[in-house]
Amino acid sequence: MKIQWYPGHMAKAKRKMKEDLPLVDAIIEVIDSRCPNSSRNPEIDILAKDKARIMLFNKADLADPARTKSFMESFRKQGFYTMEMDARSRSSVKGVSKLVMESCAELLERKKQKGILSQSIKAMVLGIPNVGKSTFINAYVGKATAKTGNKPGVTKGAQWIKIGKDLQLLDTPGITWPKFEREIVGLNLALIGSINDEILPIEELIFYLLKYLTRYYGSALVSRYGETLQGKEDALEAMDAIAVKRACIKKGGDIDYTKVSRLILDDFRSGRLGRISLEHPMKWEEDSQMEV
Ligand SMILES: Nc1nc2c(ncn2[C@@H]2O[C@H](COP(=O)(O)OP(=O)(O)OP(=O)(O)O)[C@@H](O)[C@H]2O)c(=O)[nH]1
Ligand SMILES: [Mg+2]
Repeated sequence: MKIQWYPGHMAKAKRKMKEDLPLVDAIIEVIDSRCPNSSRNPEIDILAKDKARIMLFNKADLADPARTKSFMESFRKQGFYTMEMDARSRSSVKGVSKLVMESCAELLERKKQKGILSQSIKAMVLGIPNVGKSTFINAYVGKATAKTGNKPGVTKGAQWIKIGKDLQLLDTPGITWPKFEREIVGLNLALIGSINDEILPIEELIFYLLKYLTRYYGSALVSRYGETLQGKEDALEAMDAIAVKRACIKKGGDIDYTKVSRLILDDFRSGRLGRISLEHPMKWEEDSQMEV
């Protein structure tokens, strides 16, 4: 199942991003902690080669904490300044200033040697749609400056926002990229709500999610949907059992797969299934070969 979403307004946003890049010292990449690999735009690495790089692991409240730690460590080793957060909480985002200053320390030192005394930093906030960029900026500024919403594509244009006297942030519209190199990337982005829900084959998507959950998070299924899920290794059997349990049955007695799929997707996205990550730090290669 191939999922792809790269509407015209994103191509336009990318052009704007390229234009704005020379203006900034640092890139703050907001990613979704539930799937750090899938929620990183691979094009950013090429475009932002010589910038300080900060990676904010957002929605950490919904992700598997041990996996988040492990992912952060591995990105740190690659030169990123990382931090986990729940962008809805002010206290959670307050460490960002320190991180930005650390990441730009060398740059500020170079400026100082050239006689430039200003310590002012400009950073671009980037990320895929619905990952929480605007929510983060609002919590950081301490007021609702940027528009937010629980669907992809809320921010339409780039906007500069001043934080204190030394930092300016550029909020940008979420962008995906023209081709997801692995099928699993499209699936994960669809599951976390970064792709327009209207184009999704929801039953197939949830079939994949159940395949993944029965492999890694069987106990989450049992605690949410009851003992009948115990030991279920087959995704379709699990789906049927959940449908029966939650009365997702059509008039003639057939299972209502659309209804049960919506219910499971809602439970996953809202965290009612527990803290679940869609990627395993050590098994990314293996999982991304999973047949869907
Ligand atoms: N649970 C949880 N929800 C979050 C977090 N951060 C943001 N959200 C929610 O995610 C949704 C999307 O947030 P936005 O800030 O609009 O996302 P965005 O990245 O600006 O999206 P676009 O402008 O569409 O690219 C909103 O419903 C937020 O409340 C978080 O850390 N945890
Ligand atoms: Mg936004």
